[in-house]
Amino acid sequence: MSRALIVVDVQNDFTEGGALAVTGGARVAEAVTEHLRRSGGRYDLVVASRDWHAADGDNGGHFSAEPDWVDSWPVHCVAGTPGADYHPALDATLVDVHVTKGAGSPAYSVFEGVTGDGSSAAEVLASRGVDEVDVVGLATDHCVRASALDAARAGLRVRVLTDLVAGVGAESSAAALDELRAAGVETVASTEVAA
Ligand code: VGL
Repeated sequence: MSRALIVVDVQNDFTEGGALAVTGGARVAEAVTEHLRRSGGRYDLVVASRDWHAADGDNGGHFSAEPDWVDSWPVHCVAGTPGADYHPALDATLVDVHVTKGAGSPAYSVFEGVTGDGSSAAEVLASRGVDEVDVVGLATDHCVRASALDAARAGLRVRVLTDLVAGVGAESSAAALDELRAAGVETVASTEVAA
């Protein structure tokens, strides 16, 4: 039995100045690094995801010149570009497993992603005996929501650390947290779980 931290999409394009900037994104990057540095052995595994879209085409309707900001979005996180890099304030040396998702099609959940050797996130967690996950990152109302819901569906104990997430919209983020709580996900401040 072990515990993992899942860091969702803390990437330049989802932070201030990026193509799909989430207000508070850069602060989340800093705060996640601080959380990891003071977590002293709390996590047996740290998994981080990156949205990693194809440069060609619209990635299954995910990119649009006239985005609705719900199902279609401005071009963002194109694989290998600076916008797809982790935000510099996220200390990626603290990440054990890197997952990419969204190559050619929309993929909001970490559980739709793969590691460099082609394993799924679910396989990695299972192989490490993970039964509890804390979820942090961007964006509360989209990829954090989808990742935490999938983790709960997978039978894991899931907590979203509410001061280590930021969302695209205030209302949709509040609704996402309500939906997560209804699905059995705990929503707590990182200070409540610190070692
Ligand atoms: C995300 C919108 C579009 C996210 C990804 O990481 O939450 N949001 N693509």
